[in-house]
Order: sequence, then C-alpha cells, then structure tokens
Amino acid sequence: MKAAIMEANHEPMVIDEVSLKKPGDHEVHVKWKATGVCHSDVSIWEGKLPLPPPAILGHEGAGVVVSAGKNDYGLAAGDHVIGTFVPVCGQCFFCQSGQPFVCATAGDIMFRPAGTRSDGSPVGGALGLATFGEEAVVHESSLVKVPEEFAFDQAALVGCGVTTGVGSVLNAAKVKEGSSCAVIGCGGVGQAVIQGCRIAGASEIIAIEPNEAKRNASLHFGATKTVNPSDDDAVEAVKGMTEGRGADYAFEVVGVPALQRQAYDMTRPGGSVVWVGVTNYIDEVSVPAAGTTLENKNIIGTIYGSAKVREDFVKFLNYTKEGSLDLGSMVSQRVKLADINDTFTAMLEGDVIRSVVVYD
Ligand code: CXF
Ligand code: ZN
Repeated sequence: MKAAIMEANHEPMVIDEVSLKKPGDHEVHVKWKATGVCHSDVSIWEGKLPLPPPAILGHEGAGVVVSAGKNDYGLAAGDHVIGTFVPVCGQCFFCQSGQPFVCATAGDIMFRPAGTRSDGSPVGGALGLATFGEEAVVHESSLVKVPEEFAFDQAALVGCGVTTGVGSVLNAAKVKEGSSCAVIGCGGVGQAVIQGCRIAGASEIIAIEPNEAKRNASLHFGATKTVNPSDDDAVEAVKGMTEGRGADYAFEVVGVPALQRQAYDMTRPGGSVVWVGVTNYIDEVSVPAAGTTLENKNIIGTIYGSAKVREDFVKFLNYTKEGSLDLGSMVSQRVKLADINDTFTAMLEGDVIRSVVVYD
C-alpha cells in the first residue's frame, strides 16, 4: 500500500510503498477511506510533538475493516470504523474510572511501528493509526465501530478535531445554557468548540481569531461576535462584551502559553478557563496564585474532549443527522494523498479549517 512518509522533520513527505504485517490477535487491518489533516500532524512534522522519522503521520481517519484477528469488540471485515488517537483498552484504572481519554495503554500503542519499506527498514506511525497511509494494521483499542450511514470524510473529522472541540464544551467545561463563552483560535478544533457552545445553548459566543476568513466562518458555526486580536486587546474586548465581568467560559484552542494566560484573564470570577490547545512539551504558564483562589477560577485541562469515544463518536455523528452539528462546512478541501504536502502549507498559511484526504 502507498503511504506519505515523513523522512525528516520540516522536509516534504514522500509517497512510498509500505508493507503491513497480517493482523494478529487483538489487531485489525483497516483500509482508510478518508483522513483529516490536523494541526497536530504539522506539530509532529515540525518536531514540536515527539515522533521520530521515518513515520507515517495522520490520526483523524475513518475507514473499513479489511480483516481482523481475534478481538474483543467483534470487529470483522466490512465494519465501518473511526480511529481513536487515544486507545481505549477498557481494562485499566482510567478506563474503568470513566476517563478513557487518559487510558494507561496510550503510550505503548501510540508509538506502534506502522510497517516496513521495500528495503525492509521499519517505518513508524502516528498515534497508533498512521492514517496518511492507505491502509494500517492497528490495535483493536484504537478503533470505534460506527454505523454505515455516515460519510467517511465527515466521520473522519470526528476522530480528532470534532470530538476534541465539542467534547471540551459538553464533557469538560459542561457549558450551561444562556452562558457567555470566548474561544481563542478558530481552526478546525476552535470551530468545533464554537459549535459545541451553540449546541450547549450559550447565548454569547465570542470568536477571537486573527484570520478574517476563519472569523467569518465562526459566524456560520455559531459565534455571535468576533474579535480580531491583531486590532484589539482580546481581554478588554471580551470584558467589554460581558458587562465588564469577563466570560463565563474561555477556551484556548491554539496551544500557546501567552494565550492560555489570556483565556484566564478574560474569564470572570467563578468562571472556567479551558485549555484545549497543546503547547510545546517544555512550556509552562503562570497565573496569579492568590487570585485563582480568591476569584474561584477553575482551570480545566482537557485532552480529546474528555470523551468516552465509544459513546461520543456515535453521539456526535447523530448530531449531524439531527442538524445540530455541521461537519460538511468544516471540510475546506478534499484532496488526494499525493497532495498531502500542500495541505500542510495551506494549514500553516491559515487558509483552511480542515483538508481531508480521500482515498479511492
Ligand atoms: C493531539 C494531542 C497531543 C498528542 C497528539 C494529538 N490532539 C489532537 O490533535
Ligand atoms: Zn488531531
């Protein structure tokens, strides 16, 4: 099968043949039908998130099971699946405590080798999924079976951006109806946060984003007001839109410490600051210690929308059927695998919400 291989950080990925082993027990051979290109793929490519080359990136995929070894989920040829970039073993302390998004097996499975090249050398794979290859042999914990009725390009987005964004609102922050929400960063995940706030019934949704096209898109997804942080001080702007108090909830969806602090500063006393974006590993952020206690500010970190993916993937797909979640408009462009490097350029230039690679 063909795959886009990152041979070195910052270098264009190359399309090459990769052979997969046969699925053993607890493994599943998947033919990906579509994969989103997520900003975390770019972060891995830039060396900001650890994954040594050579490796097949991609972790936002939906596809069809080709064959399966003996497995605990009854997965069999023909099943439609979405990859979960945090595997869910169902057995560990965290899975059993209702927090599968920090499953103890994640570290092992996320760095599984993906396959071998024609010279016999091994190639790694991102987050146990390697969706920038046409096919993959993955661990059973990395897949969620979904109904066949959903389009693959939209189902793929549920594998990362949609679940991260919508889940951070509904599962982590538990946004209340009628509340005010500020969202810093309106890429794919940010727009999903905005949609989540709309679904939760927030009455004010303030989108903070320097890119004009993304600000305009945010209005389509549910933002009630926008702020261009290149023109205006975002903290003052949000306070001005919330009777001077600050927002009930502020989401940081970029992964920059200074913006995490801004989210803190634009949150009202008693409100919740939600850190969705992932910073570089070595970054730290400081907030007022006494102020946090005295103003009763809640700082919430959330990974993967704090989702129970085996329930939430289907729940979010059903929102699209009911019309409350618009996934179609999140797909900015559909491309072939050969165009993968262009999707990185487009993302770095800030022009797209989501590029989706569609496989034959
Ligand atoms: C990230 C979170 C950090 C590890 C890689 C995946 N989430 C979404 O892209
Ligand atoms: Zn992602």
